[in-house]
Amino acid sequence: MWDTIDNVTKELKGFHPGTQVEVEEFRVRMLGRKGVLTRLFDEFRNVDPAGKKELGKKLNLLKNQIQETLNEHKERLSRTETGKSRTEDMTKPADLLNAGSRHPIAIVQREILDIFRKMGFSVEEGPEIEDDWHVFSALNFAPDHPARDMQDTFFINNDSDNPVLLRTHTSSVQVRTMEKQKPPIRVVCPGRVFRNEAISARAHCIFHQVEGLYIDENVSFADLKQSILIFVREMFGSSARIRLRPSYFPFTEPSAEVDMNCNICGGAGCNICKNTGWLEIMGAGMVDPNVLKASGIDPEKHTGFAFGMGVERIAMLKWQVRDLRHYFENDVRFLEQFQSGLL
Ligand code: 2NM
Repeated sequence: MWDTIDNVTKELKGFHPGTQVEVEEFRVRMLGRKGVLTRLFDEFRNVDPAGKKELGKKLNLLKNQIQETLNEHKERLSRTETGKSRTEDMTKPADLLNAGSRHPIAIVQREILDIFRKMGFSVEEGPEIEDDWHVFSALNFAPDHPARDMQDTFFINNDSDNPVLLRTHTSSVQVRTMEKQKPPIRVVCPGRVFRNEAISARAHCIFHQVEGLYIDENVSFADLKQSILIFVREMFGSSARIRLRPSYFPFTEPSAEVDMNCNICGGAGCNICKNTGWLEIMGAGMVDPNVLKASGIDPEKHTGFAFGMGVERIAMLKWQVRDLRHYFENDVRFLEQFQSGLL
């Protein structure tokens, strides 16, 4: 019997199974009903009393050692086998890579552009670093207009008579389009704009705009109103309504602020719409003849409408984001709530 015990002890030391099947085979051979240990315990009953106590101890110890070894290998293999079987089973679907998510501003900007593309507009982009002509003068801003002040605009070089500055709106891109293209013109211009403002929940010194411009013969205020209504219904749902309030911009005449009925309280009044039932979503108007003239378009022959909206504001209304600063902080807990980057 001692010989058998020695052999089993040696075999146990050299036991290094590569699969769970080998572990199970070993268990059956050692501890199974017809296994080596079972046979040893059977023989143990007929051993003479002299060495019985010592042999009993040894047998119990061996049984425990076998059980422990089996448990260790079982645990080790269960840890590595998932990785192993992945290379073995080539038909298994791959784990999805985490591709992150698209930024909410990018999502909304793309939605806005897609809607206008469907309406026949094309997308134009232009420089963020601009000159006074394309940002102010060509857009009919008076020489002493407050927007030209250092308080409102980031200047890069204010020495010449055509200062270099960061654009405060993307209308500059539309001026460039009018300078190089003949009507009919139908463009939307997305991009970052820069204003020298204190940062708060409602304002930031960098934000995104989409501005639109349509110039042809006989473009009317009715065309403006209908185009904006179609946009708003595509963006916020077919039951959306708009209203126009008279306003003033240097580059349009007449000018209007566009409101949409509050999609949060449905008009009942809430703190988002400040109990008015209406939310301001963009500015718009008929392009001022001075602007057409400055860009080389004959205002006797052509008319046009233009509009501009803040992408952050549209995104706030779409998802009820309360603080604009979320868009710039890049906290993944905020960003992850939006559409996946794979979509
Ligand atoms: C707005 C509101 C109203 C606008 C005007 C022009 C241009 F270049 F045609 F003159 N582009 N965008 C415009 C008009 C922008 O933003 C609130």
